[in-house]
Amino acid sequence: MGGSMAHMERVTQPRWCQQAMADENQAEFRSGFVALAGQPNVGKSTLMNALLGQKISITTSKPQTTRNRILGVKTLPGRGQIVYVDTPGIHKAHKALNALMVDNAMSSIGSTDLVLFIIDAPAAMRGGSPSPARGDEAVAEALAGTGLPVVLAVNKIDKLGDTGRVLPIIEAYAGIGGLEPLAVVPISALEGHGLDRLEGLLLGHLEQGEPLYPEDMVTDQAERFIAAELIREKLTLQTRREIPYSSAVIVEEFHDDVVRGLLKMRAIIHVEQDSQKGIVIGKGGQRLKQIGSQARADLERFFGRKVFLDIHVKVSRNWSGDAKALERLGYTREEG
Ligand SMILES: Nc1nc2c(ncn2[C@@H]2O[C@H](COP(=O)(O)OP(=O)(O)OP(=O)(O)O)[C@@H](O)[C@H]2O)c(=O)[nH]1
Ligand SMILES: [Mg+2]
Repeated sequence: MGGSMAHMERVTQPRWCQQAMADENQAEFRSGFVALAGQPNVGKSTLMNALLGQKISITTSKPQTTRNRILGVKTLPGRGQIVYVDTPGIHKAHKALNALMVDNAMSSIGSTDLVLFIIDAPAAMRGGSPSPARGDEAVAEALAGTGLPVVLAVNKIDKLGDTGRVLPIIEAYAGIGGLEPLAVVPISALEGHGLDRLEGLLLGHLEQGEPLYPEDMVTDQAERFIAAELIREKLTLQTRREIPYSSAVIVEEFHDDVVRGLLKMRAIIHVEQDSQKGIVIGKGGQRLKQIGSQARADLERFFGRKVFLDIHVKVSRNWSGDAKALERLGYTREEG
């Protein structure tokens, strides 16, 4: 265990684990933090959800969806515990929000034990012949700079058509950015190909150790944060151009109405300009209504409860370029 995340809450070993460790003939229990790292849109969050078997991190077809470090705990009874750390995509940042996202991604990655570098296989075929996707070299250099062990995952192989293209892509990535991956694994996060093998391989590269989190825990994200993220996902899916990048969601009220047996939430969507407010609300409030009903369906699934959701749209001028506004909207520097 190397990084500062190791100092996060440790828990008492469950009895089965103590027994396993006491008996030398039993397989050892392994644990550690695994970063999911790569450019935006390569499928990091889709992969984390698939590995966990539960949606914890939002995913969309638009790049720069994930803005914070998202933790996902996978306990493999008797074998180990992998704590996945989903991170924002590494990219050239122009706005204050993006600079913060990339800084936070790098500091989260630096605090893990093992890095899974995820690349987009179809993007590596874009020029017709296999070559590293634009931007992957810079990411590889940054990851090599952490000094951490790296496993390379070649994702979206379902989109390649011909599986014969996988090997040339792997060859094209040999030595990229000075990286020397411990292993290379072709996968499809969306269709679930190669994930069992990947999980076993990651586990095998973690050190022997006790569970880092309770075995029934899946994430450390606050309920309000998860609710805000699910609303932001629907908003991102329902809008175009700059709107997703100019929007932030805060859940200002979240309470359990025991009398009526439902979770009551009040959320604010912050946009940067009046025109954007009009677009998000839509004609006769149609778009906001749609965002709300889609979000509510997901929220009810996630919390296993009936949800009453009230969403408002507010203009917070140029918040994504303003350090103070970022802080107010919950985008702060994350330590590892
Ligand atoms: N065909 C295919 N699509 C995939 C696969 N994995 C992810 N995707 C799609 O790729 C898009 C981006 O996925 P995300 O999981 O949001 O990507 P990300 O790397 O987390 O992106 P950021 O959060 O923006 O950094 C979504 O439309 C996913 O459905 C895959 O294995 N095959
Ligand atoms: Mg993501």
